[in-house]
Order: sequence, then C-alpha cells, then structure tokens
Amino acid sequence: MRAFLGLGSNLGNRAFYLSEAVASLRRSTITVVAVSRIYETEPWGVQEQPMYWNQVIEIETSLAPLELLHVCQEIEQQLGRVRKEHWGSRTIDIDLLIYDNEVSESPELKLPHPYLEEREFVLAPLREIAPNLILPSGRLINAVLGEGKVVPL
Ligand code: PH2
Ligand code: MG
Ligand code: MG
Repeated sequence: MRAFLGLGSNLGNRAFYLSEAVASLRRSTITVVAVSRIYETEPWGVQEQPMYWNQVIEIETSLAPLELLHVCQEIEQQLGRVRKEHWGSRTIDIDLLIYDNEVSESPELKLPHPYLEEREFVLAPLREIAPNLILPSGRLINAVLGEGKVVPL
C-alpha cells in the first residue's frame, strides 16, 4: 500500500532526528519512495515552543495501518521521544497522514490525519513530493493552502 508519513522535530539536533527516522524506516519492512526537503515551520497549536523542522515521505508497505503505526511509535521511542504535553516539544514525531484510501476513526489511529488540510507544515512538503495528489476532501493539493509560516531549508 502507498502511504504518506509526516515527520517533525523541535528538540535537540533536528537534522539528526529527521535523518535517523528516515534511516530507521528504511531498515524496517518499509520502502521509502520519496522524501521531501526539510521545512522550518512555526509551531502550530501550542506556540511557546521552538521552531519545528518538518518533512514528508512517501512509502510503500505491506504493513496494515496499525502495524505501521506501531513501527513509527517504536522508532519515536528509540529516538528518545518523551510524551508530556499534547502538541508539545518533541525530538521526533512520525504521523500517518494518508494510508491508501483508508478511513479510521479509532481512538488509537485517525486516518486520514484530522488536521492534514489545515497545516501548511504538512501540505508544503506533501505538495512538493505529490503535486497531483487529491486530498481526502476531494480537492487537488495545489489548490489548498494551509495555515502557518513555512520555509524550505
Ligand atoms: N506538530 C504538532 C503540533 N504543532 N507545529 C509544527 N510547526 N510542526 C509540527 O510537526 C507540529 C506542530 C503535533 O504533532
Ligand atoms: Mg504530529
Ligand atoms: Mg504524532
């Protein structure tokens, strides 16, 4: 199945955490098909925290959505993620944005990602690697602009 993952880091060596996350995904059963540039982005939600670095990758996987989520969570833990405040600072966050045409409303996993189309820190890197993507709302990604300032590195 084809899926898109969103990566974010705003604690410590952000370049290291992003590249280690991609390397760890590659070492698992996941094939990384495309990797966007890194974008420096203003914090969305809770504003009093350091600037984020965000990236989106396209993957091919035979893992089911929950299995993929668990692989992502394991990598977050290996990279020192500590969950404190909701939307707070983190060394690494790996989110499932889109998984094929899967829709999930379970408490553990919401698909597509509920804020996908509002956040420019997700849309900008996603637009870069998938300019013809039709978003879950049915709109072409090139026609949708999210909120928040983002600058490619
Ligand atoms: N992640 C959040 C909350 N706010 N802001 C930016 N710029 N980038 C993120 O990855 C991010 C955020 C919760 O996961
Ligand atoms: Mg997130
Ligand atoms: Mg997350």
